[in-house]
Amino acid sequence: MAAVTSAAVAIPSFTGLKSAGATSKPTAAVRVSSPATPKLSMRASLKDVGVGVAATAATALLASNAMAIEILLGGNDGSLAFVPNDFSVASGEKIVFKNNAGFPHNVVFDEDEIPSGVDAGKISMSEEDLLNAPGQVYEVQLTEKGSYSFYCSPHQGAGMVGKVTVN
Ligand SMILES: [Cu+2]
Repeated sequence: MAAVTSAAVAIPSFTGLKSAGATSKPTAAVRVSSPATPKLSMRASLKDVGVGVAATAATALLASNAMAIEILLGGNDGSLAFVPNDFSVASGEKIVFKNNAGFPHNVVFDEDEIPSGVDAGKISMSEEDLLNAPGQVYEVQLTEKGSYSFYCSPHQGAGMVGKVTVN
């Protein structure tokens, strides 16, 4: 579902870049054709320009897919918490849970507090799976809109719980 959404967004911008490249080409070609000799080499360099445009578009695509939010596992003050513990993301946006302090931690979505039809097992770490090293990450993308509650299984009792709203 995430792939479909981001493709739908990405394709128009790619097309836009492509057509922008196409319109600039004729102008360049007219300038090139007046000196007769360097025609071939200029043609080659025009091709390079085309490649450059495509590469730029690809970079733009990557950039839009790279949209992400980072959530720290464990506060710098030593609190057993998700920081922030209540946030919003766009559908398909990458959520990066990053081990920060007070680990081990994990991220488990509450099957009773996620949108219906979403499989908690597919978006959660397993209860036994733990992030033990600093900087370790767990990444997840949520596509179904709605509110999701999650917790850290070792620290749920200590209040390490969070909520994300997917818009
Ligand atoms: Cu924890």
